[in-house]
Amino acid sequence: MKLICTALAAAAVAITLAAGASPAVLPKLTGTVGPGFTITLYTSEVKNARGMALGEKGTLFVGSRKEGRVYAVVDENGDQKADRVYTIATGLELPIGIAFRNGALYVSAIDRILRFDEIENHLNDPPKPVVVTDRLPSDKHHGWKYLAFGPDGKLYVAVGVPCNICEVDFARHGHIARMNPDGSGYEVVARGIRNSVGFDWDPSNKQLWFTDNGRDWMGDDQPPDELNHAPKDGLHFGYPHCHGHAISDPEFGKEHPCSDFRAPVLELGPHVAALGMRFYSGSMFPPEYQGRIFIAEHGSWNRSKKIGYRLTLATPSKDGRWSYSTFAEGWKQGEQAWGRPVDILQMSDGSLLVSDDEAGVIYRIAYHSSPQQKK
Ligand SMILES: [Ca+2]
Ligand SMILES: [Ca+2]
Repeated sequence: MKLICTALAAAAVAITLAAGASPAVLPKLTGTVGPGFTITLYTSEVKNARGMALGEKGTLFVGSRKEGRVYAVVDENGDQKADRVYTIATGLELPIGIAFRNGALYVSAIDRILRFDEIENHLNDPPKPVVVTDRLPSDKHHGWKYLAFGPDGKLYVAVGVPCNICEVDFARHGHIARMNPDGSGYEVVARGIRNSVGFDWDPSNKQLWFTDNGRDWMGDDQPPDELNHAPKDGLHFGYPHCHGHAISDPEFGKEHPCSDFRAPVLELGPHVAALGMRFYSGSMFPPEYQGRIFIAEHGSWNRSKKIGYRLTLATPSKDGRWSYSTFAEGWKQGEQAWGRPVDILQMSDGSLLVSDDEAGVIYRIAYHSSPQQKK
């Protein structure tokens, strides 16, 4: 069965996934996305799939949250569909954060970061992990931690706040920090962040950008989630005093005007749970996609009607202002969500992978400039 939904598809069509998987629906590209893009299923054997990283030999590593597992996904015959999924770790605590460098896989597990050396040579017999650090906060509330290596070769981690809204010590919580790959030299890069579960660097100038999840229980329509830009170290992004551009927190905002803080580049929807974000820098998509940002909205829970559950695309204008639009949707029908997009990874051919922890699958988004190239 061909699991391809083109931009021309009028509506999401119920499709039964590959043998062994549950019935589901594929997301669809919105009408504003030009022809030539496809969404296909890359693998359906990654229960609770969260953060993703690519190994040097092309192995896709995938974390999970409640499932406690880390997967290695291999496309053995190069047809851009996974053939084999190895489980390389089990029993970890909320291992959503995945990063890869110099042959080693790094995995976050609440207060620890673990390293699996030479992992691509040992997918069948993974080594016992080395503890890179065990000194991160052990709170379970927002305790899952996104990881990525920066262009400076340092390991970056986001540490959320252990509450919905509260004051914290930013040396410990509510920040993005970096460290040497051996866990030494921990330093806070950006603070005043409630819970970031996705960051990336602008390929043109190597500056850090990140999503942040707004607080709960301020009504259906505020505050917004955020897309933020940290052009230098040491900036404060507003939490817990200020939300979005100009919403003072009812409890913590009075003494601290929003003008004291670094405003977001973009206000996203309220409660949409913006997680993974990725600058597009590949050669597959049309040239206008260079430098645009794909964002995965996991979808709301703290709202009377669900929103999010989609992929958006943020685009800068010539004057430097950003706007965004929906790129792919259909993870929910009405109030029924069957899937939730989490993280976005660019593959070496320029296609994008999107993980979905609810459906336990990974999708591939590709572009084909002529019908003959479709595969
Ligand atoms: Ca394959
Ligand atoms: Ca903020």
